[in-house]
Amino acid sequence: MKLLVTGGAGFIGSNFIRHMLSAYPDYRIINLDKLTYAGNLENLQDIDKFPNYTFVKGDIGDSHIFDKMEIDAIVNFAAESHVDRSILDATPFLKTNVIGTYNLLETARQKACIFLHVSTDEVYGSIDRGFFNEDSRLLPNSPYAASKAASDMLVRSYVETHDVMAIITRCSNNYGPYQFPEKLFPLVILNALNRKPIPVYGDGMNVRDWIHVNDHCRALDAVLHKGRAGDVYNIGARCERTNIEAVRLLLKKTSEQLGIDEQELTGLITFVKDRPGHDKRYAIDPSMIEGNLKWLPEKDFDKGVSETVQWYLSNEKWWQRIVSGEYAEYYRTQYGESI
Ligand code: NAD
Ligand code: TDX
Repeated sequence: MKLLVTGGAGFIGSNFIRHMLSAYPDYRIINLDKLTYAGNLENLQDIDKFPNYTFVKGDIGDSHIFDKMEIDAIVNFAAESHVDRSILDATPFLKTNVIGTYNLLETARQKACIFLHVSTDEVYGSIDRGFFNEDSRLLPNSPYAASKAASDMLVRSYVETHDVMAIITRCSNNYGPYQFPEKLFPLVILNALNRKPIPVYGDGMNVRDWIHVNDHCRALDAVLHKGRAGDVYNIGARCERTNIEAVRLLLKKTSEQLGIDEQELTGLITFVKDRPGHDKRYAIDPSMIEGNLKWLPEKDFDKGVSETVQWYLSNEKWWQRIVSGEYAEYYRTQYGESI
């Protein structure tokens, strides 16, 4: 199979390419990525010399960039992905997540190839009790979530109008190696290592449903090979935690691995002003992918968190380059000091 992976230099995309090259050594993968602040070729250093892997620097919004590519399937990870940045300026979210996806849909239409659109549970908005299923209404609350919901709507329209073989996945919060340190898990680990305040928004009682990135990648593999065109699949590991629970677990694991007293790190927790429009709880029902595609998550949360802390401890070179670069400026605008 000839796969075009877009946004493959980011967190989930790079883990997905690693998974696919290991599971299907005869597949050919083109990774097209604009290399925004979140794109990092060091995420793929171990595979960039593979003969069946090619990197192309480019923008999914460029309508001619795909002309000469032979493609059986597109897996679209390319996006602006951080909610807080969408609150500061939504422009790049609309350009990439909406117009960029539209351009990819036109490409899939012209090439008559499969289009797997990697979306998010955030498009459903917040739910106090119960779970969203694939037929739930889309009620996005942040500009990021709205841009993803808009892209999902476009995908749906291309299935209905142009018979594009598109599938949408909506996954819950991912954690694991190579996650950019603006997101909660790596932010907590790195601030703990650097003995910096750990910002918890509001009262810390917002709930997120956590899944290890490898389980998400296995789910996408199942959807790509066994999913039905036109379908939507929720992906989640039934692992809800309040933010403060997740932060405390991360600090427990970090202190254990550093061999220090846990209180030295829990004392860094600082409750800060809430994120505007902050969704209270994300919760999706993954029964459809579990039942129809026989996918189940494998990674135990406690073990996955330990391994993730270990990964950041062992890969200081990787994150030092990030925290000392452009990201440091963003961090200062958010939290008023350097990481
Ligand atoms: P990320 O921010 O780590 O990576 C995004 C990648 O897209 C980067 O490599 C970036 O350079 C690239 N990119 C951005 N704009 C581009 C453009 N115009 N053209 C080409 N490349 C571009 O994001 P992530 O966390 O890996 O998320 C990947 C996808 O999964 C996103 O679509 C996101 O909405 C979705 N998702 C993420 C999560 C999560 O918890 N992180 C959960 C569910 C769904
Ligand atoms: O410093 C922080 N303090 C804090 O309390 C940060 C960065 C976050 N939070 C809270 C906000 C959320 O309730 O932690 C929770 C997780 O925050 P993020 O890591 O920013 O993730 P979230 O906003 O839930 O969105 C993520 O999951 C769905 C991804 O960033 C999206 O790309 C994905 O679609």
